Amino acid sequence: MFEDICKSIRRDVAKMMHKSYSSHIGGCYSVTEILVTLYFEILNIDPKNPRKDDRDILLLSKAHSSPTLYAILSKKGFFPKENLDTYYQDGGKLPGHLDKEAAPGIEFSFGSLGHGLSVGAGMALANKRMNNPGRVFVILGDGECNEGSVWEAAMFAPHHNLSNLTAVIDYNKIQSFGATNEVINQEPIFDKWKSFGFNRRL
Ligand SMILES: Cc1ncc(C[n+]2csc(CCOP(=O)(O)OP(=O)(O)O)c2C)c(N)n1
Repeated sequence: MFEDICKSIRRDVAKMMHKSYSSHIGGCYSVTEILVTLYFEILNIDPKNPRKDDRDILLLSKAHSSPTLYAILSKKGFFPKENLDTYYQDGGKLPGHLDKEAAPGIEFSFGSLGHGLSVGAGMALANKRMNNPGRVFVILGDGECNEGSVWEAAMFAPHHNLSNLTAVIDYNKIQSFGATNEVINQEPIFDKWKSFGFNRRL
């Protein structure tokens, strides 16, 4: 079941990318299991009521992997599957990077890397202050973690005891300009996050 869903999502992504001659298929494929697990097994969301107050929020900070998110959102019923055919097309409904106005289920606009965890931390803090049980999950690329703003947010979140915030790193060990640890070595990456106060290894 899980593998079948992942396979069908990857098939949709390949079709979208082929039709639009677009790039980043590696990052789209590596995030597939992460997003399928969250959307099909973990998140409290309702496609019929996409803005319900107590929903869990997923932020895809590595927004160049938007096709995977689009394919999953359409499979969950947030919008018709035909919209996938317009990905990255002039006049189409689904842009290359994420636009929160483009379709239901897209919680924030991203494209410039390094912002998702800060946005997520703000949302998690707001939920906590309003006693809203909604959790926030942020998906980051390992290359994205080269950005200083990621570490600012990583300091901020534990300081505010944001137990409702989860950072998930798509640890595929590659980024645009080469192997992640050749561009900037982040090892031991889990220990770094742990030392900032992130304490669960999924
Ligand atoms: C601030 C910023 N710098 C550069 C880019 C261009 N860019 C798009 S994807 C990418 C590689 C990101 O690598 P990683 O975060 O590891 O993502 P993945 O390998 O999972 O696709 C870069 C540098 C960008 N979108 N934003």
